[in-house]
Amino acid sequence: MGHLQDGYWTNEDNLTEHDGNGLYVKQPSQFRNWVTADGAAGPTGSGGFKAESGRYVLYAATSCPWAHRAVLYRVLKKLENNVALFDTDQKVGGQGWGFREAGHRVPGTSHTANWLHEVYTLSDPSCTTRVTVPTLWDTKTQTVVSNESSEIIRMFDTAFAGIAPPTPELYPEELRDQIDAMNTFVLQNINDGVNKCGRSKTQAAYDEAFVNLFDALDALDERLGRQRYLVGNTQTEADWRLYPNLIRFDPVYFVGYRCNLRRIADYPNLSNYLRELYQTPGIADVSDIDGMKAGSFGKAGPIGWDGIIPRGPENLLMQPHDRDRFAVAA
Ligand SMILES: N[C@@H](CCC(=O)N[C@@H](CS)C(=O)NCC(=O)O)C(=O)O
Repeated sequence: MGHLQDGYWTNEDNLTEHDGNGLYVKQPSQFRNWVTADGAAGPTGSGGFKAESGRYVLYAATSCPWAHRAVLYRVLKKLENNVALFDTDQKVGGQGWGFREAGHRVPGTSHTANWLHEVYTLSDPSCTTRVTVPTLWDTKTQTVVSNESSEIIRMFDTAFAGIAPPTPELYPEELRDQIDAMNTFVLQNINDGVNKCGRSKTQAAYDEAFVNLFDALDALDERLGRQRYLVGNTQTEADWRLYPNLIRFDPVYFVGYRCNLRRIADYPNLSNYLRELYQTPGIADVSDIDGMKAGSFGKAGPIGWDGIIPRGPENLLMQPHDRDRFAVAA
């Protein structure tokens, strides 16, 4: 994909994306402010972003696992009536992420935009950055609050507590060390691991990523044979940071990203665990597998070789799961 250079869109993809060994390296996000309950500054960025119903807009894309995290949290944290959601797509010959409806009226402004990068330059007219989903937009200050999924989900977890209906906290104080350790493991080997398999430029880099990916999946399958969730018997952020990759694994990564040692369906515990998460109320509705495949294998997608979309696999995600054999922690 292209990027913004001094406020102008270029389709040149010349921001560094690979290390010296050809390994795909994810770029740091540029917008790092936080929505907080009282508008105080978060761990990064500046303050001024108080949680208010109707103030913030989430831009996402069905194909993107990072954006999926934020979309999942919007459901899990019951924020549908508080944070608006707009999906974007890539188009052949387009300029990165584009709005589904031509002339999208950017909420809070009188501007219309066809491309997400236009929202970024409304916020910072001279920015040099990748334009990524998820992006959280503030209608009040007309700025991008954040384009970092790991931070957007933390904001969604707590900032709207007084506004949205009550829901369990997914990053509770007492489990933070364990969640952080699990997140690091999953990020390196799975969240980034699938991209390292799919996008690295050398055989050696791919081989290493492939071994790490399946070693990690083997370890998680074994772990989930002993406990219900990644961190004990409590559902946490760690589970929802893994889910977007598990749900895409068999339909997209196995075929398109050369992640083909085993399918998730071949793992007894991971496959049941995936079914449990998928069957959580509201989650199947925001897990559009056909949309994920279309956005990935379609001609404008990252693996859109010829635009032909694989038909399989059979969707068995609504079949019963066996996770009730573990009690959920009170
Ligand atoms: N740091 C971001 C990464 C998100 C990301 O890489 N999104 C991809 C889509 S899956 C994207 O928008 N890529 C566009 C680009 O890199 O130019 C996050 O975790 O929120």
